[in-house]
Amino acid sequence: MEAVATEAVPEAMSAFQYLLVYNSISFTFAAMAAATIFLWFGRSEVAPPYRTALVISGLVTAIAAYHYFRIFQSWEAAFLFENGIVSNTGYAFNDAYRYVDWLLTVPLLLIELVLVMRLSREETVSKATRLGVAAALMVILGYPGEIADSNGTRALWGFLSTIPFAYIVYELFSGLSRAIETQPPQVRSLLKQARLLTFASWGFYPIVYMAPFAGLDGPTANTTIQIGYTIADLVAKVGLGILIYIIAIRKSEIEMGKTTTAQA
Ligand SMILES: *C/C=C(C)/C=C/C=C(C)/C=C/C1=C(C)CCCC1(C)C
Repeated sequence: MEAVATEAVPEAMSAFQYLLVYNSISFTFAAMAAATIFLWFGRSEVAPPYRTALVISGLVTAIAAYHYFRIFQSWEAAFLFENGIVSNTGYAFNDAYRYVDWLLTVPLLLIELVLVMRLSREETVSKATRLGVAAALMVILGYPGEIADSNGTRALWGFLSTIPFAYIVYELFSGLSRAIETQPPQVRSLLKQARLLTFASWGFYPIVYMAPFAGLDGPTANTTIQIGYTIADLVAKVGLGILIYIIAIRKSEIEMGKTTTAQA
C-alpha cells in the first residue's frame, strides 16, 4: 500500500532546498547588478582601446541580472512555501530564462576575451565570429536536452552540444595561445588566468547538466542543477569581468607609460 502511495505522489522539495535556491538566485541578481555598475564605471579608467571590452563585460552582467530577476520570479511562481512546507503551484519553473541568457551572454563573454587582447581588426573579427557562432550552437543544442524528461534524450542533445564546446576549448588553447604570445609580457599570465577561469567555469556546466545521470532526480536534481549553474554563472561572468578589468587597467598603464617615455 505504502509503496503505491509514494509512487503516485511526486517527491516534495524540502524547505532547505527551496530556500537554498531562492537565496542563491537573489544573491546572484544583486552580484550581477553590482558588477554591471562597477564595470561600466570602470570604463573611464582605462585607455580608449579597452573601453569596449568593459562595456561588453558590463552588458553580460546586466543581461544576467535581468534574467536572474526573471528566474527569481519564476521560482516564486512555481512553488508555494507555507508553514515550512513546499508545494507545487502548478506553474512550471521556466528553464528557458537561463538558456536565453546564455544565448546572449556566452558569445559576448568570448568577444570580451578577444577584445581585451587588442589584436588586428581582421583577427578580432574572425576569432569573435567563429567563437561566437560555436557558442550559440552549443547553447541551442543543449536546450532540448535540458527540458527533456528522458535521460536518453538528455544525453543525445548533451553530446551534440559538446561538439561546439570542444571546438571552443580547442580555440581557447590553440588559437588564443598564439595571440597571447604577442601580448606584453606583464599581462600574459593574467590573460592565461582569464582563459583558465573561462575553461574551468565553462567546464562546470556540462558536469552540472549530467546530474540526472548521477542518479539524482526530482527536487534533488533540480536543486543541484540550479545551484550548480548559479555558481558557474558567478565565476564565468563576474569573475571574468573583474579579470578583464584588471587586464585592461594593466595594459592601459603599459601603453600610456610607453607614450610618456617616447615623448621624453
Ligand atoms: C554565462 C553563462 C555561461 C558561461 C554558460 C556556459 C554554458 C556552457 C558551457 C554549457 C555547456 C553545455 C554542454 C557543453 C553540454 C550539455 C549542455 C550544456 C548547454 C550545459
